[in-house]
Amino acid sequence: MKSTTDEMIQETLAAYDFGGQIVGTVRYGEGHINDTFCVYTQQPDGDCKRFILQRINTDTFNNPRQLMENISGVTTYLRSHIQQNGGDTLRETLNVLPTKEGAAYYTDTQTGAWRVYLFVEGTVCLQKVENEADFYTVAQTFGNFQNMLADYPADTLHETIAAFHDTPNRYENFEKAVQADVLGRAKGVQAEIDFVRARKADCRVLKDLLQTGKLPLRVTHNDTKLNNVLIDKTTGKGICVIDLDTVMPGLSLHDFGDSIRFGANNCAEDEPDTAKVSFSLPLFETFTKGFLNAAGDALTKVEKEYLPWGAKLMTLECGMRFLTDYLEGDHYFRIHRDGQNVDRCRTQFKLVQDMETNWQQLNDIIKKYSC
Ligand code: ADP
Ligand code: GN1
Ligand code: MG
Repeated sequence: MKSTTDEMIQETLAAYDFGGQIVGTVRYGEGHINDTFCVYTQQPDGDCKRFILQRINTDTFNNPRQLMENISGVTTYLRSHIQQNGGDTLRETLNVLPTKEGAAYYTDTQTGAWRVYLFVEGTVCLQKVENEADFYTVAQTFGNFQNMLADYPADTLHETIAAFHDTPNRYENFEKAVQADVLGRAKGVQAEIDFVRARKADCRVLKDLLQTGKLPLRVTHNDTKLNNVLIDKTTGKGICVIDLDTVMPGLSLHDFGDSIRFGANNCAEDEPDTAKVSFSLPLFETFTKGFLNAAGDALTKVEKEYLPWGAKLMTLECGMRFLTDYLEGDHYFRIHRDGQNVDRCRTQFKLVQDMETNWQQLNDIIKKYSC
């Protein structure tokens, strides 16, 4: 018997004109939130053309219309930038394929929300940093992305997830999950709970600077993992920033920090053996160099000064979110095995600890590339 997902995929595919015959659809990628598929088609000239089909996670993004308005607005804006610079608009930004009725997404008969993007061919999507050159490229790509969107009318953007990188709010949610302890899991992660509690005051540092006007609000990506940049297979250059669901007003430090937390180490995010996890100062330096090279002129003195805080707080926040999700029953981040969210949280806390140990060096590196 066909699964509901298969049936909804078939229904959704029928809502689109792919310009050729559909040959097959397979699950694709390693995201934690949306369901991603690759659609293979054969075009009239015999060529194979691929598309990305995604079911938007409407538990996470509960207003797909607003979400797709953001994405259509941002990608249209990026396309005009790319065109002015003589770039390739079909590869250097996401392109939404409209439905046969001209809509940016399709709602299936079970209220699932689906969208289709042109597949950006000839690229790789890394799950882990393989060499410094790749990380440098990713840094430049996110730095450029922020630069390109510097003049985007931020007030037209919807907040797709409320308080997304509001770290003190994430802390409150974590405490609520510990208090409720619905599955009796807290006793098994007491050391991790204590780790977060010892850093409660840290959670406020960037929010306080924003609220007192010392840090500016910018249009940011907010999910700057390495695997959200497609890198050209031949040239090794960062080609396209993807996963635009969380493009919203935010802090530049969050974009810097989220890349660091995911990329400046040599382990997978869910490595079960924390003894293998260590923060890499050379990779931190590489990313800093690339990011400041691309976005540096646009950043204020205070933003640059607090980049190490961006790295530490994004890593702490993400670890706290994994821990909260574990305590609440793993309903937010997709897991493939028991305890995966605990492993994810432990890697993040080991990285936070390493950053704290190397705090002076982190600040020295930032200073070196800030002038
Ligand atoms: P999630 O929000 O679940 O992380 P993403 O939008 O990042 O979903 O997509 C998941 C994966 O699908 C990416 O890591 C990448 O491998 C692939 N992908 C997404 N969009 C495209 C695209 N337009 N062209 C090629 N690959 C893509
Ligand atoms: C999620 O969607 P994906 O896998 O790129 C999450 C990020 C986390 C990340 C941790 C919308 O990113 O905030 O940092 O997992 N995205 C959302 O790997 O919550
Ligand atoms: Mg992604």
